[in-house]
Amino acid sequence: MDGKKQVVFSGVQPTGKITIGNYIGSIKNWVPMQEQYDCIFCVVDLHSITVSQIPAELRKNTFDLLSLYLACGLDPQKSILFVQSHVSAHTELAWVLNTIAYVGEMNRMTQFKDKSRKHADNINMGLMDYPVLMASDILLYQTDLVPVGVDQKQHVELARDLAQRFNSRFSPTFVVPDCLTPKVGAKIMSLQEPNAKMSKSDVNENAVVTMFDDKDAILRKFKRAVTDSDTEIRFDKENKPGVSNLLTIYSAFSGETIQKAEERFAGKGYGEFKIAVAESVIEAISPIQSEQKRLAADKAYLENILKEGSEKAERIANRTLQKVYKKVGFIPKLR
Ligand code: ATP
Ligand code: LTN
Repeated sequence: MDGKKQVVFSGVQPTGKITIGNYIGSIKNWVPMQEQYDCIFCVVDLHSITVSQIPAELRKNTFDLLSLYLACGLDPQKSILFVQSHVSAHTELAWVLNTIAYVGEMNRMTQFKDKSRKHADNINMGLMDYPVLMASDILLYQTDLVPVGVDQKQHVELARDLAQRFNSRFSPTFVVPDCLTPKVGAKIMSLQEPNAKMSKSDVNENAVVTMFDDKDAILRKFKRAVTDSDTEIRFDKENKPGVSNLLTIYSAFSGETIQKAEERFAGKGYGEFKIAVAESVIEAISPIQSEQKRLAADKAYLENILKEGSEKAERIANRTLQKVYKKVGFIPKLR
């Protein structure tokens, strides 16, 4: 990698099945970035245990997500791909950042409030500290750009605040990162409640289309998608959230603009429209699914990618961590 390119860092949690929302909002946009930037993509397993996980499932989900990254077009020759828990600097920097993050600002984080409501029996410190660990992920690599869905914007802003706070309290240490959200598809909505985000932890199966669903399931879920009592296929988020969400999904998978799609479906019925949306999704993700399956069966290959990825990541991360330790006044460890 040549050091002059801007650095991109992002990650997805290996919790449950990755949705088409995750794909459109994040992974899909990372693929072309590999040509222009120094990219680092992580499977953020440390983040995932802030909600209770079944260990065997977490292990499987981690390999499944890595193989999905590869099947979508992330290339270990071009980008650094690794698992967060393999690079201990992430938790070590998070500890230091904890001491400059205020309880008040953590308490205001929307995702913390949402997840506290959803998991009222397990409001653990990790759930509250989640955004500080995410700031650590980003800042360790001197990241310029963080491509994520719109729900993560507040967390990237915290990373910016912590970077600026540390830089001014000590001396310039961290690059202050920018958040990058896609123009179309930054927030794909639930197929059943089009005013709520499509989320992989949704208990209603029909609300979510995953990257692992078969053709029949995809067709069935789109056929049942909530629309409205009107008949017009038109993009209007406020008054027609269901139809607008379907147009967005169609546009993301077919590559056609929303305006073009509106023209294509003008005068057509909702039934026909929903089938066309489902077919655009099936056509785009079928090849990804078969490649993902093939790769997931090759554990040795995946493990090798992770080994090389974590070695490269560690070198960069430890450089930043050592700088930080020095600035806060820790004495150097003699080797
Ligand atoms: P969970 O339901 O477990 O909280 P999630 O579906 O929100 O999970 P994350 O792992 O938190 O998924 O998010 C991974 C990436 O996908 C992030 O960049 C996030 O912004 C993006 N993302 C998540 N849901 C959507 C969505 N509905 N539309 C667009 N982007 C999304
Ligand atoms: N919190 C993110 C996942 C995540 C992330 C990151 C994204 C963890 N660390 C660093 C970008 C950069 C989420 O999508 N829920």
